[in-house]
Amino acid sequence: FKGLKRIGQNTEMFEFEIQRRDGRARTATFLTPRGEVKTPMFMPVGTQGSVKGISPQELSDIGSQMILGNTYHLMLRPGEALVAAHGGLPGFTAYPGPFLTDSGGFQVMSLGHMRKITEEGVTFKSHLDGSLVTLTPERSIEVQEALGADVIMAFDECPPYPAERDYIGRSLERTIRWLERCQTVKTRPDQALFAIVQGGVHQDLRQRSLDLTLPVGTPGFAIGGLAVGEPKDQMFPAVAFTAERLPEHKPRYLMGVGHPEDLVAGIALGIDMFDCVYPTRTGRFGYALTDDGRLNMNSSAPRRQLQPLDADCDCYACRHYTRAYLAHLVRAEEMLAPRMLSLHNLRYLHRLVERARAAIAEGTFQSWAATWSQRYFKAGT
Ligand code: PRF
Ligand code: ZN
Repeated sequence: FKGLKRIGQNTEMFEFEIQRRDGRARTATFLTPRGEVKTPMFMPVGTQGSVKGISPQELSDIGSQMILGNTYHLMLRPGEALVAAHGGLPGFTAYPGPFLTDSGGFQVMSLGHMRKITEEGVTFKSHLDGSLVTLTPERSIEVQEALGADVIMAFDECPPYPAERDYIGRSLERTIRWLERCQTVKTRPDQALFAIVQGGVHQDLRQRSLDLTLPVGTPGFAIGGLAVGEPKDQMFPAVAFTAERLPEHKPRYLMGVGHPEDLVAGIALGIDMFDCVYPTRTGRFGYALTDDGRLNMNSSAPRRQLQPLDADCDCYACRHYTRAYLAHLVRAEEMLAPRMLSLHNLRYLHRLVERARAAIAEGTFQSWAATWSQRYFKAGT
């Protein structure tokens, strides 16, 4: 990997090389121990060690690169020791490529009951059996080391929206102290720990979080605490403010964002990585993503349409099936329906970032994005 920039201490197995820039948008190659990833990229979510309904072979076929797994779910069931006994997530799931695991902080907030947050960590009741579980920075890293992803996330707190400004301020200070504890106990040189910048939609709090987080010098940085219900006209200024203050030569990850228009807007602001359950979840609910907006396959129109979901898509569903057939499967509640709609929606987002990368490489990102948005919002929901 000669000639590439090192992106952190004790992380020789990771490189991030920017290829092209177009405005604030950039394309890069992110090298991880389990393979090279082209950015900007979208990560399918495999919460339970499976991207719902989609096999590893299918993920490879549609151009998935890195898969997201969850500390919270896997530590509660089946337990990280069993995953480790398979050689970590790649052995357990039979997906041989790069993985990223989230730290559990965010999932405790959205799924755990009776949470109690202290300096030590978070104690909560398991959503599975009600048992009392404590997650600390040390425990999160221990679990993430056992799960064995290439990229692991710092244990943070993502305050809900809305939250008191004072609370967000105190919370982000604690998140920094947790980051330092994560960094201290981390042992594996083949895993990159990413820090998470918090601060809600408040510029001064984002600045404070940046001031404390950047010196830690992790090999990548995430923007957390957004896409939690705040209006988009508050989210994007916070993304822009944070992204332009992150190091140029390290990957930037906008957590939990995955609507097509948000990927395009995020890429324009210099974001490299995204994840979201949106494509698979909306697929299970019977919706298909297309360049003309989101198509409701539960509605009556598609039942008579003999064209594919998306004429430009090369996924298995679009190469083999009509909208009419897929709408029939949705109505009949056949399990192929959520599978095919999830597969198509993931391919749609992978194709979207592929097109964005091509436009950045050509120096035409802005006009490509404008043309794409115009069409996407003309017809869709
Ligand atoms: N922190 C972590 N995971 C997350 C978030 C966060 O703030 C978000 C925010 N949208 C999604 N996933 N650890
Ligand atoms: Zn398709």
